[in-house]
Amino acid sequence: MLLGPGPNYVFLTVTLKLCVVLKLINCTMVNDTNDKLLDMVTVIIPTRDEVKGIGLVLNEAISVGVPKNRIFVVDGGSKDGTVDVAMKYGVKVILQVGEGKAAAIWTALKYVDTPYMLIMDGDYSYPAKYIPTMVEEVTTTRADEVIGVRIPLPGSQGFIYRLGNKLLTWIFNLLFDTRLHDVLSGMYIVRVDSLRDAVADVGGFSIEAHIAAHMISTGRVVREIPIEYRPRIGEKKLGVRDGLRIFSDMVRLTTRYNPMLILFLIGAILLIPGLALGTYVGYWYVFYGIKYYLKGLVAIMLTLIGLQFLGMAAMAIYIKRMEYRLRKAIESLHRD
Ligand SMILES: Nc1nc2c(ncn2[C@@H]2O[C@H](COP(=O)(O)OP(=O)(O)OP(=O)(O)O)[C@@H](O)[C@H]2O)c(=O)[nH]1
Ligand SMILES: [Mg+2]
Repeated sequence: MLLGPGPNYVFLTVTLKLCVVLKLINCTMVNDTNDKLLDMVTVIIPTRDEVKGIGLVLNEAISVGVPKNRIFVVDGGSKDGTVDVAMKYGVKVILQVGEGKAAAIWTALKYVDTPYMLIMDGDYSYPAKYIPTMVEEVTTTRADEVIGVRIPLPGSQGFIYRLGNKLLTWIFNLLFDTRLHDVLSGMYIVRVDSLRDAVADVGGFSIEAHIAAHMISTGRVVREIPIEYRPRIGEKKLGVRDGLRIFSDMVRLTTRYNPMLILFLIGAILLIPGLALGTYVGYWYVFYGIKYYLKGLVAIMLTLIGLQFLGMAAMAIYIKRMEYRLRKAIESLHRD
């Protein structure tokens, strides 16, 4: 016997259809929001000989919804066909001006016309699924930079590499008085306006540290979110020597962005032995009448030069504060 649709059946069908419609609306809304977020960002992928990874990276980035015309592969003279592969994907390919990964980022900055740019490696170590998450984080918190703190998946970071990263982040925190967790992460998003006034001539080996140093020392807001870090595809390029180069870069960045620390340290290094030697010379003269001319002269020189450096450190703090206030005033004028 064939049964016709009873009231329960009708109710169930209507409810089901309603659910499907609501789900579709919800999906469309989510997609719309995603599209709006992704409209604000250009994805920059610096490459040098990444023929094995670049295709996978581009596939992923396109599949999360980044339009092809807003994915820039910035190449540093690859000889393995990376550029040809990138061109097949229909993304924008730019040949960098100058050498090194840093030069690639400064070159890209000239072409970006979105409010944000997100940088990620071309070796498939950073999952593109975090692109929308990072755009959302930077826009909702109104930060100037969001760094993806790497949670290493098995096989992605050897012991020395992980230790080196931790050590360099620790040194950076010490030099810039910050509490960052992974300053050398290769996946981060920045507000383009906040980056345009950075000076491109320092920090050639560590563009990540350079950008973070610039943001922090100019009073900008840097935030972090955790991201997975996969084993890279293709040949590993960084070694212990690069770690040392990054360290010397950080010191150079400190002289540019946080000079008071260096001036203060030099001042203290000269002043402390100067005062100690002065006390020694004074003690022998006052209690025993013995005159140490040369030691006395050295003590005076060390003390005077040390005091001068401390004075310069105080001046540097004053100038930095003035720069900070002026920048804030100019930014508020731009907003009004
Ligand atoms: N445009 C450009 N890209 C570069 C240059 N050097 C490295 N890259 C790219 O920058 C990204 C990160 O560089 P890597 O050498 O992989 O550095 P890393 O990811 O910290 O270290 P490993 O993955 O361990 O080698 C990769 O996509 C590289 O291909 C360069 O001189 N110019
Ligand atoms: Mg890498």
